[in-house]
Amino acid sequence: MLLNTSKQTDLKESDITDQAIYRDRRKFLQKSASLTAVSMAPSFLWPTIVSADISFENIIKSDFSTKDELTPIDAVAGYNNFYELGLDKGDPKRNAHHLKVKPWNVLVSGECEETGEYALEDFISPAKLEERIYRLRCVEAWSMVVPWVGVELGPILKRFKPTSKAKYVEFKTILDPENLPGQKRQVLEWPYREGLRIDEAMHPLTILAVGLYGKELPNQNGAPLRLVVPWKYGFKSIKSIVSINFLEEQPPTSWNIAGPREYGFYSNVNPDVDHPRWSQKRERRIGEFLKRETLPFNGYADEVASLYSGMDLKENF
Ligand SMILES: Nc1nc2c(c(=O)[nH]1)N[C@H]1C(S)=C(S)[C@@H](COP(=O)(O)O)O[C@H]1N2
Ligand SMILES: [Mo]
Repeated sequence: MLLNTSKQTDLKESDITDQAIYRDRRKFLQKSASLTAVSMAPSFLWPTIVSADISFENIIKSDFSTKDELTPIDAVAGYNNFYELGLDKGDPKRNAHHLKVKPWNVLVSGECEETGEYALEDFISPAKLEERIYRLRCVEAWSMVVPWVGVELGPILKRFKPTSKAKYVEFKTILDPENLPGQKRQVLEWPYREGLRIDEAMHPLTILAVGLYGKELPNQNGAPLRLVVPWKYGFKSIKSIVSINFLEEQPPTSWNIAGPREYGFYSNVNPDVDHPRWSQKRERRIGEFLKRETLPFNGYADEVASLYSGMDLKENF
């Protein structure tokens, strides 16, 4: 435990431990991954479709929204994890312009009838945009409250008619090492990939966000399309999604590949399962002084605990 010994300082003990945690998480990666440059694969060429602006008017309120106090937008859009745009918390905002989000297509593949590549606006419509105010709990033991604008993932997935073999959904982030500074080094398995069991993906709490605070997503928050699964650690909420793949088998995921003992496939927020190198019992809500207790399933147990009935959540962490 690091101690804050200076008298007059804004730094809190909790800040220091948090920083120690995320430096540690990164050091771990640097040890386990070679720092060779990735091969310069030709970058994917987006078809030149001019995307229509998504209307953020008439956003529907939701009963799923928390009444917790919102984290100010400066923190939501200024303190980020988006390793494609750099490893420090301020890097994603600073490097946000390297991510080109218009036009944007989403490739739908695997165990479904309607495979194909869809322009973002076709992919989203006709779903109605909702505001979902959710807690976001990072595995590094800090948390925020974010007013997302998005759509429920389930109804969108159903439009592609998943087959009976579709047991999992795999998501991938854009791969563009020429432009994304973080992808020039093999710190994680690029493209960043994540996955959910199909029932988790279909759960009404699971959304695809296209905005926050009533506006289009800032690039650093995963524009133009990012997953939000509020009962799981933040790294499951994959940013800047370009592909969705229905699978029969559980897909490999970037953080799980990097540290299988540290980052499980499920990664449900669980105060009773410590990260091997730090406790998950408490968290620092950005902007607050005292740490808070971390809640099972990040406070969404009433909604989602039944998804895991009969499962050993220490084994399936
Ligand atoms: N593609 C991609 N998605 C990602 C990440 C990332 O590095 N790359 N970081 C994850 C982590 S660790 C967290 S905590 C959240 C942070 O989301 P925010 O910056 O919008 O708060 O994004 C997740 N999604
Ligand atoms: Mo995270």
